[in-house]
Amino acid sequence: MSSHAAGAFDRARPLAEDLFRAEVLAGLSARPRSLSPRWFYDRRGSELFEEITRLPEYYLTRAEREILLNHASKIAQIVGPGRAVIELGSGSSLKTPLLLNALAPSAYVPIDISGEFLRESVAALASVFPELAVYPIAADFMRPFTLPLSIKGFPRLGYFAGSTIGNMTVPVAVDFLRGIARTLGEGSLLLIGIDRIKDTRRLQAAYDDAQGITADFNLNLLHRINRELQATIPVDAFRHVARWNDYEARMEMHLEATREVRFTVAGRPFSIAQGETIHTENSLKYGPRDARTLLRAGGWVPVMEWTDREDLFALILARNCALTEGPRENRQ
Ligand code: AVI
Repeated sequence: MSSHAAGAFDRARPLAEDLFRAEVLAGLSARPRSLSPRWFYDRRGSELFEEITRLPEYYLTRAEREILLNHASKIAQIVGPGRAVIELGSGSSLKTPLLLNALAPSAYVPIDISGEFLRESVAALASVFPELAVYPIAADFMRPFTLPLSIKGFPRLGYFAGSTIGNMTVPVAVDFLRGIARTLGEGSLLLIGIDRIKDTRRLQAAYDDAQGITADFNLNLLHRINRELQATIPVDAFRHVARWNDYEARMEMHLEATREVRFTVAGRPFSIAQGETIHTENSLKYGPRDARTLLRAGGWVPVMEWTDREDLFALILARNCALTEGPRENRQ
């Protein structure tokens, strides 16, 4: 595998730092208080997330991997060889190689906000796929990005694994899908993993595991704020809370203050009452029809869908219709 983007890893850094500070200050000042889950993924956060994907309770990664193990050749048959695979997120060592192996792509473009993690996952893939052309992009894939010129002319397959779409509210997910449809362009395909609604106890365990890794992952956000924004948050005064919100069909993660706390972030003072929470993540879960509706609204027509044996998780292949279909009034 050859990496053609030597400087690309660090280009997004100053912008990301300013944005991080601005969003943290705004989120901690808002009521209810919230922080965006995209800030979980500094180096430590990315490592903790990798640990989460290996937990017995966190069924998502195993289920998606099972789908790829059982159906990658069928997916490859429909997708066809020679596509450039654009992965939104730097790729899980448990899943991406299975897909790349089956697809025989012309190029691989991983896009991830964490430059360091991206660099390492690209290096790990290089040993498995020495011939594959790789063009990593260190960027926030939630914002518009430009594809490398080197893949101009290649048909494209977007790969958005792990139900990361669930970390967006529905309107944000629809806008995101539309943006991706525009960026990937006419004739593109999207392979997207979407977690399904299921038994609440199973969901609860997946987001509040017995070893406390998810708690560490959630609390690391406060450590990160302390490290990077000269903050004085007493992290031990917060506890991880995971709960199912049935009305919104989503798992929520919060950080709850176990006593009244006062601290500063980038010189700005904050005071949080005992029992108050900072909302850090939503993980929306979708029924089969809702998932298809979401894709349609985002400009993608579902082509084929696969699930694991327990029907916990779905992998959906969709084709880009945003540019090829006429105005909404003319559609059936
Ligand atoms: C990345 N994302 C899909 C994970 C999820 O399941 O929502 C992040 C995560 N949060 C807690 N555990 C894992």
